[in-house]
Amino acid sequence: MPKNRLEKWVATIAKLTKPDNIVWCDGSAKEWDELTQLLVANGTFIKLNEDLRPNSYLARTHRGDVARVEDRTFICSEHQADAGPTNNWREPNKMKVLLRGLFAGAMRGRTMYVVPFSMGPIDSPLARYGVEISDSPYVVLNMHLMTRVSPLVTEKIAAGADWVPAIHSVGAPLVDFHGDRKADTTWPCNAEKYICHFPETKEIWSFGSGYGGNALLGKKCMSLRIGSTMARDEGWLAEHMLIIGATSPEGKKHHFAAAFPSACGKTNLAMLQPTIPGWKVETIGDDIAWIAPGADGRLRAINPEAGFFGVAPGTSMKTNANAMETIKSNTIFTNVALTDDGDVWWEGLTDTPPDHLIDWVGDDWTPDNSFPAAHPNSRFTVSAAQCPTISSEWDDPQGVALDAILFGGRRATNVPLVVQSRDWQHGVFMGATISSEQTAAAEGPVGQLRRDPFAMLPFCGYNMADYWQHWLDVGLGIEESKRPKVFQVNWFRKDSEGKFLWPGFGENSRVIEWIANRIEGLVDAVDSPIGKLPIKKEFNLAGLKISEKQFNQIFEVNPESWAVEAEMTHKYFKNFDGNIPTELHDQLWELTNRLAKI
Ligand code: OXD
Ligand code: MN
Repeated sequence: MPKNRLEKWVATIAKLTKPDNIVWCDGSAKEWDELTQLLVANGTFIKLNEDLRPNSYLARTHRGDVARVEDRTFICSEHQADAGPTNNWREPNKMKVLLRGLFAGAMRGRTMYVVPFSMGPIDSPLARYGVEISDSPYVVLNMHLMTRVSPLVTEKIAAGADWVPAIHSVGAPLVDFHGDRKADTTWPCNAEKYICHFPETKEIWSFGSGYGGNALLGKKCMSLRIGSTMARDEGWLAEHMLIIGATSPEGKKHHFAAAFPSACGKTNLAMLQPTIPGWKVETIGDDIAWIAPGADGRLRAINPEAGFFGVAPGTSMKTNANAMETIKSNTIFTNVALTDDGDVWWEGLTDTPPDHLIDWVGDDWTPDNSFPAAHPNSRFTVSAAQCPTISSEWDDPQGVALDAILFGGRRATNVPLVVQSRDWQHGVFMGATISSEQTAAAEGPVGQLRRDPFAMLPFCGYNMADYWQHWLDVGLGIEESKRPKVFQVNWFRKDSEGKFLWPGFGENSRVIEWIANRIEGLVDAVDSPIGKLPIKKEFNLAGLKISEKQFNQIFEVNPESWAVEAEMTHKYFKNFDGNIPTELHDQLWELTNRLAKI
């Protein structure tokens, strides 16, 4: 029988990488059991106490493989201009030559796993398929939780469905070119890392890292970087956004998508437990949304993922009880601390740390240690189906119709708790100009303010200015009454003493309520130069101790500091070589004028 494209590709990669054997994965429970046993036997996994945390494991990475490596992430489009000024561009042919060199023999002594997966419910018109080849069983198990791994995908591909080829190697062969075999380590990886995307051929090649977004190629690489280029070409949006459904006490349900930079509380908002009576929030996704105009003329969103790869530190019964419930079992923990009774711990889990732990590098740890027991970017991987607030709509093939889109960031100053855009163009301007204090999710200086447009800075697979134009086009292509309303939010504003002004977490339901009321036309708003702000008496503060002064501070729009912000945006736009959509220049001009009038 003639081989299909998938089989030929697998054979070609095997010829290049020279694994000992090839395993076609099916995502089954049997495969899970076999691979978890393998990883326990080779020391990559520590099995957690079955009574405390059933079917759950802890992995500790190499110290140099703990986060996404943005400076080693490349967009290899044919033309440099298509990657734009925010991406690292490499010429595709040169990069392929380099990668072939790196991948040559890279899997010697290892097993090559072939993982067919779907991003999105397999039969959804919005789903896209991929096949990841990886020499890491840790990656295969994470893919089980994060995507839909299934032989049905192979069948779809055999029947002609399009798919994204994604090749991954930890870059640590066990047999050298002389045939000498060496012992494996518990976290094989390579000091040299390459995370490469080829938008024209929709290929992903990832070398050297076994961690998260660098290695679970369905996530950032396919669903966002390659996804955004597919979305551009096909007229939809691939976004770094959570999706929730929020139901009011009157039973009215709205769907929101919200973009926040990495580690800014997306998982917490996705699993929000409202503090205001009668409200219910249901989870649809916590990281990625694929959004497309539906037959009903509205923007409809699916969560292409099947699980959560959440940041552990800071997650607790107080901050996110639903996440704590979700990770009670069947969870992979990476780089958290181990307790003496075989369970997990991280900073923020309890008010006081246990007297003794094994930290994320495997050393004894006591509370007088000056460094954290869990890595700040330590994670849990768990199936979305385990979340107590998961919505019945979360795997609806048609997705949910979006009523509002929120943009957020971590801003100690300037940005109010919530502000509504004047219209779609202004909303796109808000998204395009988001900046946020950097977190530990990526390598780099934590706390530094960086522009993170649409929270897509590390994830947009093409020229960011073209991406903004695409957002304008997709939204303006929707009838105005059916377009989602756009809001900017900021839970992180601080007072002059550095204390958070807003309690956050469950109290953010008050912001959700205000947004829902705006959508329904139930509350008025006051115009400000940066958009529409709540009126105090129409913003639900019942039961909260927020003084008039505090409320004003939370919503203050300071024209001088906003003028500085506008000037920074002007400079920022200059990076895009005259490519900025006219509408966004107009928005900046109008903002500057409104500020000048105060
Ligand atoms: C993530 C990230 O892991 O954004 O979701 O870094
Ligand atoms: Mn993310």
